[in-house]
Amino acid sequence: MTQQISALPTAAFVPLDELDEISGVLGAIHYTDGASDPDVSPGHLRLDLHMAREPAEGFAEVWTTDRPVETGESGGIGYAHDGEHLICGGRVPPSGNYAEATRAAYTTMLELMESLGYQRCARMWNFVNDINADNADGLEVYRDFCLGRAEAFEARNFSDTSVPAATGIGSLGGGISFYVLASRSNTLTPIENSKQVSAYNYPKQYGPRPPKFARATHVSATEDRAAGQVYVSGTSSIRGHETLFAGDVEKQTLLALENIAHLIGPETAADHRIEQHSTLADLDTIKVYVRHREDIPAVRRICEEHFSPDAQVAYLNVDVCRADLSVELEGIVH
Ligand code: 3EB
Repeated sequence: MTQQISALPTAAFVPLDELDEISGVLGAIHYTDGASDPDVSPGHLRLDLHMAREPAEGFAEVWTTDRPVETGESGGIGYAHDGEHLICGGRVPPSGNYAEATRAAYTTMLELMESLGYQRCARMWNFVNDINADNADGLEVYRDFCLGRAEAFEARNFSDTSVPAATGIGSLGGGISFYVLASRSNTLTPIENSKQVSAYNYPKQYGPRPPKFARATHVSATEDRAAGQVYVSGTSSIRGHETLFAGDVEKQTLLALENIAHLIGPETAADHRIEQHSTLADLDTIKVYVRHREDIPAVRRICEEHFSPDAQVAYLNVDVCRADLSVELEGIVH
C-alpha cells in the first residue's frame, strides 16, 4: 500500500502591507485594530481579530498551500480548504451571555467540518473580549465561553481525549472570534503535560464546565508519526491546576517556558509514542500574550534567551484567561 504524503500546512507572520505579495493563501488571520466577520471574498478565509491598539502594531498570520483553494460560507462560518486542510472561522457578537451563542456557533463549525470531510481537528484559537469581566449573570466571561464550548463538543461527540490544541485569550473587541485548522487524513496525536492537570479535568473552582483543549497536537502526514509538526496550545504559569507566581511576570514567563519545554521534550514524546522531540529553539510562529504593556520588555528579554533568533515572535498586549495570569505563550514546531 502506498502512503499518501501531503504537505503539512505552514504559517508565517506577515506585515499587513505585504499581504498582496503572497500567493497560495488558504487563510489570512489579521491581528489588527478591529474585529470583523469572516470574509471569503478574497478567495481565501480572511478573519480580523481585535488584538492591536493601532494599525502599526498589526500583522497577519498567513496559512499557505500549493494546491487549489476552495472557499465558502455556511451559517456565519467562513471556510477555505485545499483537499487536505481546512481553515474556518467565525464570530459571536458582543453579548451579556455567551454560552448559548458559543454552543451554536461551535456546533455549526463542527458540523461543517464533518460535512466537508475534515474531521481531524488539530488546532483552535479563541479570542474573547472582556475575558475577565463578569457577564450579565455575574459569571466570568471566560467561564461563560467555556460552558458553551464544552456543550458543543459534547453534542458533536468529541471525547476529552480527542479535543484539539487551543488558545483561549483576551481580545480588545468584537465579542468572541475563533478559527480552526482541521485535516482530512493526517495522523493527529493529542499531547498532555504530565506536570499539568489536563484542562478538561480542571476542578469546578475554575468554572462550571472546564476548558476543553489538549496541551498540544502532533500532526504527521504518515501513520507512523515519525515526523511532523507540533501545535503548542496557549501555555501559562500553571502547575497541576494552580496558577503559580501571581504578580511576578518574569517567574510566570519562565514557568510557562518550562511547561512548553517539557511538553515538546523527549519524556513527553516517549509517553505519547512519538519519536520526534524538540526544544524551545525549535519553536516558531510564536505568540506571546502579555497582560500589562509595561511587562513586554522583560518578557521579551526572557523569550529571546530561549527561542531561536530566526523564530518569528509576536508580542500582543491583551488580557489572559485567569485574572492571576500575566502571560501566555503558544507556538508551532514546524
Ligand atoms: C490554561 O492552561 C491557560 O480555553 O482554550 C490556555 C490554552 C488556556 C487554551 C482555552 C486556555 C485555553 O488553562 C489558559
